[in-house]
Amino acid sequence: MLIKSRTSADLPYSEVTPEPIYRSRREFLAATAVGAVGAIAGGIGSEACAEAAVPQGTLTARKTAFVTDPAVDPLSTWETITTYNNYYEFGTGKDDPARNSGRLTTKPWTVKVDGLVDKPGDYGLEDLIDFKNLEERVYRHRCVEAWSIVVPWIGVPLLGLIKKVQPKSMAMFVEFTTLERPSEMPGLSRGSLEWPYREGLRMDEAMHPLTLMVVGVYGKLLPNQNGAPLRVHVPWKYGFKSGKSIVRIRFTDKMPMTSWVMQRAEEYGFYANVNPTVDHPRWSQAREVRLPGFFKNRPTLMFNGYGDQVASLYAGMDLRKFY
Ligand SMILES: Nc1nc2c(c(=O)[nH]1)N[C@H]1C(S)=C(S)[C@@H](COP(=O)(O)O)O[C@H]1N2
Ligand SMILES: [Mo]
Repeated sequence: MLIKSRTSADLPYSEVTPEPIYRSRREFLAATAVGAVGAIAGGIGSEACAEAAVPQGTLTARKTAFVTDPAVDPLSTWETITTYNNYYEFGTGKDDPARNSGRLTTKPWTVKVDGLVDKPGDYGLEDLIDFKNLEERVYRHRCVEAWSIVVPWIGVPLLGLIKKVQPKSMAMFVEFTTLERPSEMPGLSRGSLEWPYREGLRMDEAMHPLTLMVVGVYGKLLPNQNGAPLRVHVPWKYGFKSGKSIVRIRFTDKMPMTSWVMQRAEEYGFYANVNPTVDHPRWSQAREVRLPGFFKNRPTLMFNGYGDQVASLYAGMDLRKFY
């Protein structure tokens, strides 16, 4: 079973988190409290990533029924989630984001909401996200490069945000634009993608209850390398659909261009649904490696295992054509 039917609203962290991680997290919090931040960060990664690896706040979130079966999909560790990243604005190496994102400042943070919407504006992060009503959801997260992790995200459904800003009925798509700040993002000068990073969803995908606006992970504010202070996660799509450090949300009646489609349209499509039967032109999508690991020995699931919830969104569509 992919999503547990029982509500885990009252589970303590120790029940959803593997014990060693739980312990190190407690030690981590205790040490942070006495000011030994540098020492603990040293244990997580290198000295250089100390700032990036230690977000400043803990978050209170309601546990929900969105929990993967720990026997099948145990949580990835904090270390895996925060040291093996794609965030090309900080470099294309997997460890670049953790090493190079320490300078990124995320306070204050404003998100422009515009396009076909009744309540456009420049929203402060706290006006857009109700930090008193956060959920924790454990989602599988599958990169197009065929690695996957399991992440205890903290956030709110995008649906709630959409209801707040009230898109017009002509809005068919939502476009996310993410931060482009050369002074704090050394990877921008390398031209590895079209900046600013842009992604988009069809309106029904955006409004699907699984689509999450993420502000934290493992009970903490998002580390910079994971997309602080606000990223989206769409668990049935390849990781690149989940834009990090979002600064603009635009509603439109036309399918938005995305940075990956602009880069190589024949390899990366707008939909990018996880699909083991449609290979990337240069490699198979049938299997994946669960990090940390080396072998692609895990079968990839249609829609990343969320098919029961999302397959109906694509009824009648040829998913070879709309990849
Ligand atoms: N702004 C921005 N968002 C981004 C990316 C990026 O390079 N820049 N990479 C994407 C890709 S390819 C993946 S797999 C996920 C990785 O998320 P994670 O590092 O939190 O696991 O972020 C996505 N969001
Ligand atoms: Mo990715």
